[in-house]
Amino acid sequence: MERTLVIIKPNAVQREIIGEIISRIEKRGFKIIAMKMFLITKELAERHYREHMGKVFYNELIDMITSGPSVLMILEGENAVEVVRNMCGATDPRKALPGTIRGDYGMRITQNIIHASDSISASESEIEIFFREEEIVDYRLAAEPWI
Ligand code: FUP
Repeated sequence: MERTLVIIKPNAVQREIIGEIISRIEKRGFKIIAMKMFLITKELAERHYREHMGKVFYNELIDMITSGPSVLMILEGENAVEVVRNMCGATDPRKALPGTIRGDYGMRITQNIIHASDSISASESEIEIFFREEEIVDYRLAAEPWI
């Protein structure tokens, strides 16, 4: 089972669509093994987006992700990284296909609704940035077979 980190970004929280996004994730078949809402600090944002440091959009990116609370989740499922990235759609919502989260809810690249890890190694380091081990919960979904 793979794990991936999802951030429902501040603009999606402000637009009151977190329920719809979480619902899509649940319906697709992922297990939410950690979830919290909080205001990402500048320090955490800079760690998370360190690969973009120095790019023209960097400052706007940091301002956006720290502009209000985000909802962060760790999802578990088969091929979670690839499948969740496909659910998100292209980085620029103008190019994201209808049916994807960005294609259905986003209009601007700086406010593209959702972040999802782009590789297994990225998911591991991003989970470490935002979650402590004890925040990850071990439970069984009704659909999961009993041992
Ligand atoms: P993604 O992996 O799809 O989130 O995209 P990137 O890692 O390439 O970009 C991270 C964030 O930077 C995006 F969510 C939006 C922002 N961005 C811009 O604002 N302008 C750009 O030209 C590229 C990315």
